[in-house]
Amino acid sequence: MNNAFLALCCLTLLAACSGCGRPDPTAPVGSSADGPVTNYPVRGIVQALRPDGSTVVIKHEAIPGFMDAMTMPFDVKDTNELRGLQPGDAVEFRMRVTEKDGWIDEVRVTSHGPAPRPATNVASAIRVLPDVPALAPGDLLPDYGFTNELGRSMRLSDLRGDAYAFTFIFTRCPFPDFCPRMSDRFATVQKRLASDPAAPKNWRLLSVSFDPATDTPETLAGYGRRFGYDPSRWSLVSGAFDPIERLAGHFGLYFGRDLPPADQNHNLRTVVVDARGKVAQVFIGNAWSADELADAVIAAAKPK
Ligand SMILES: [Cu+2]
Repeated sequence: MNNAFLALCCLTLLAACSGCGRPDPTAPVGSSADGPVTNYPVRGIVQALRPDGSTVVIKHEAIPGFMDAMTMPFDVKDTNELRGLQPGDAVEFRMRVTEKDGWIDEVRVTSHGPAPRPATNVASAIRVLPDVPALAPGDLLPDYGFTNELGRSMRLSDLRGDAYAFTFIFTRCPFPDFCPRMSDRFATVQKRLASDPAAPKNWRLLSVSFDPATDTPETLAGYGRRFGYDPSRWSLVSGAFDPIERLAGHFGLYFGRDLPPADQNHNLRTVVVDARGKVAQVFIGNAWSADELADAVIAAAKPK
């Protein structure tokens, strides 16, 4: 069993993308500080428990009105929910979704089964390139080329002179904690930097899709518009796998190449690059704020 693989934040998609992550109006609804909560009863098989004690990877059945059957990580707010759980356990639980958050509760074991083996097609779709060094703050970022949402080629070196933040997404990602959250934060950073007269002027944002077959320029432009992107500030790019995997590999970002949507797995990395093209800061996962990212971009934009 490959722990590094299990440590990846798994993620996936809906068959019907227009409904991505939006609560089904017919599902039972409660409320939280974060707004209305939509509840979905779900059944599945436990695949793995993360060492943090608050995440469980479950291969779940289809959730009518929300998503297809898939294997993905679920967070709990109370770690007691996962106490005693073992890989192979059949469980019933409640998935709770707000506009910006998702978690599960009322986890109940219905039967015990043998510990599952990870799906080999998923593991083999994740490529770890041996000749791509890990990069840290202070390191010069190599130059890579992509195609942007306007269908134009774009290189990282085109951004020299600007500080920028880049992150990795795919537009069909349905789970609110993952890609939609990254894009929400970019939208917030864009708004703050554009409206603050004291902010530097030399900044950009870059969302890199690792699903080029689906994320054509037109799709990326439509996605950007959903988040209110300003094309002069925020570019959304995709292109050949090689540069995408290399850029990702420098920072420990993993995704599966051309996986069936229900098997897509990825983790999260957001990187700030300074105006000279050097790595300034790396944000891991999703436990950081738009303000922290905006502050890092501002700091990276200053002449040194
Ligand atoms: Cu995602």
